[in-house]
Amino acid sequence: MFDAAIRDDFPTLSREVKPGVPLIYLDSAATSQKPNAVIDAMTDYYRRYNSNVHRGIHTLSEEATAGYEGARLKIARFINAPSEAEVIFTRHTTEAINLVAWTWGLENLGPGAVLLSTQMEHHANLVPWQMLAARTGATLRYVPVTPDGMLDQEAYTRLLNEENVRLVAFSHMSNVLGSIQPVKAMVAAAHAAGAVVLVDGAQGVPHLPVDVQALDADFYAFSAHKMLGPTGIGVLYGKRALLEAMPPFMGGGDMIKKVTLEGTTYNELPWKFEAGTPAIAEAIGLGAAVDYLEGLGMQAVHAHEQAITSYALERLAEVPFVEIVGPPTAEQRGGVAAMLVDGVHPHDVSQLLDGYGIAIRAGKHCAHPIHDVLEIQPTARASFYIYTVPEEIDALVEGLYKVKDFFG
Ligand code: 7TS
Repeated sequence: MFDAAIRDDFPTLSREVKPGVPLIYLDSAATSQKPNAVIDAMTDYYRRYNSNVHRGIHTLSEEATAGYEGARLKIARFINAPSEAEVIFTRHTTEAINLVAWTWGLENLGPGAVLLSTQMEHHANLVPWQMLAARTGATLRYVPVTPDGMLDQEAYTRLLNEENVRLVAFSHMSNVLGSIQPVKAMVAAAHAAGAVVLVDGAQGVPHLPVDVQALDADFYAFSAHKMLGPTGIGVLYGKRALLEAMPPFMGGGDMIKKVTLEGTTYNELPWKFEAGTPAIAEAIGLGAAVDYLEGLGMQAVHAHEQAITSYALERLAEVPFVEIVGPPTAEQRGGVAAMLVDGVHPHDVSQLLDGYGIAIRAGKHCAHPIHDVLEIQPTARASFYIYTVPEEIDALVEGLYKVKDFFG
């Protein structure tokens, strides 16, 4: 595990939720806290070189452009993309997935084509496909989930063999069950069946070493705000040949090469997909987040999470009125523990824990269907990151006993 001194880098972690009640932040799957390095990089841009990118031939604009494009290069290296031209800035994972749906999807799908998503997806990797299926006449099918919260690989193989699958979309790690999918094998199987693959990496990149070339995913989407970076920026990685063939997503400034009243030719990758003034400070902040994570090493990040998740699973298993959904061991999962607290609604759990300074998330976590499929109630979800320490898990367990006492 990381030394607890890492927490000194995160200003929010030393605050009190109310006088005398220190914050215990167990909601990093929703959004992570930000280190000083990220906050400073963003304020430095606003204080020193705030300017638009790609436009002005003046010092500030050149510095802003270098910051923005430098961040793209850092991200490309971080995920081992062959080229930074394949790294497109979006607003978040949601927009990255919608970009693929409304460009690649509209061009390549129609009646008779099958889109394959899964029962465990976040709505961001589900609703766009429902909308796209309705628009194109394609059929949407779902890979089922096993009772312990993994994707059913036999059913996946069967669906790939039996259906005219053109696109497979699944998440690297579930934000409810915490289960980590065998991405590489699933991508290879989809390719063998002639399908294109999009991986929702919103819970992947923050927690695991990700090498998009090794995984061989065609598209890989993630959000900065879950990996120590700011809100308002996300990334779509896509293979060059696919991106080249796709029409633009939005039209406007920066995405063009030449515009006349008769028509427009489009900019090169990646700018073809980045219409309008981008999130400049946010890109710079994300670049600083990548530096920070690389400083720790993603293997070490993953090891820390496995250790803290093992500890949490162990401690929570001792609590007789709490059940954890998802795979039983930490090896198959990331730092998420969604809890069913016997006889207490998760909103009440969350509200009472907040009184002890403990921040968790309650509900269905923007993944309603998996709750219906597994026939489970909404959950109280604790989630962990690089700054989570065992004492916080102990406080959670203690808090849960107080919650149970309160509700008799
Ligand atoms: N995919 C997964 C697997 C996610 O966990 C999330 C956000 C998203 C997509 C969407 O990310 P966004 O940045 O585009 O909003 N998950 C959560 C969560 O678990 N609690 O709050 C947000």
